[in-house]
Amino acid sequence: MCRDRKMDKIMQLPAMKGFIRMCDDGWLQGWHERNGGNLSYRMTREEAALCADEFCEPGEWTAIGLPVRSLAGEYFIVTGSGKYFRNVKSDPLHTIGIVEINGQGDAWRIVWGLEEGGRPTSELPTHLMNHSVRKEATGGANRVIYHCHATNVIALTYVLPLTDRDFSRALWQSATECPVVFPEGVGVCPWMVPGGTQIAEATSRQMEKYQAVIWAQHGLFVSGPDYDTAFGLAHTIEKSAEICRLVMAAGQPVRQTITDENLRAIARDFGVELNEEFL
Ligand code: 2HA
Ligand code: ZN
Repeated sequence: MCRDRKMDKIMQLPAMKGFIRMCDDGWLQGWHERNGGNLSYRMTREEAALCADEFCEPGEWTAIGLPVRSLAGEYFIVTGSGKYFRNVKSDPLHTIGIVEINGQGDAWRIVWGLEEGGRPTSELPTHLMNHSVRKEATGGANRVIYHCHATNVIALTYVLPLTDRDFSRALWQSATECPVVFPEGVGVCPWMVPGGTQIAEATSRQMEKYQAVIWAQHGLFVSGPDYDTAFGLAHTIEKSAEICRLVMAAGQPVRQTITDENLRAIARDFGVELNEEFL
């Protein structure tokens, strides 16, 4: 606990302000009923150093369950387990926190926030494994991992075949911006129990190829270098899923769509490489 201490630097940090804003944006979209969803941000060395004198007496080290050696010594801003996105803006001290990863990359401890016994998100193993994979896949550029209960994405997992190909094509064909925003497609994970190591491993295998992974009957996981890009990716996927679902429910046969030739033309003009496996 360090409530009487100064925390101007932490609260004024653009990365912290952006984190809180993103939680609120997700809440306003309707993707975070109750304690649904979670967000984590890998701080830069400069950000962690700037905040260090406002960190609190650290908590106990807790095993991650899955080693993430490439994240040894990193600091993350994270949402709390059982906390509501709805409350982050009005009460960041109890709903979010900063955790440090130890030198072996196999344990975390709280250094700020999550006051009065809070713990990091139940999906911490998935977040950390995804951070580790995306950090490597992007040469260190990736900093944000975000999980939300995007309504239309979840609905589609009841009616589309649960393959990367089927979801990637359905999303690409439902909004013209999609092939530009995620030209590699999206990954799909079958239904699994949330919060464990099995779902963390399955998701992070998909994250080697994709920026976004859909969890059947549960939600969406996205990654990005910053909040705008990660939130924008989730927003684009959910919007496209909404259009797809509206079309399916329109009670009319589909007369025209975005063809594979159209997709190739978009890729050519926008200079992106479409995942040819899905064409
Ligand atoms: O935080 O969304 O997947 C609750 C969840 C778990
Ligand atoms: Zn969830």
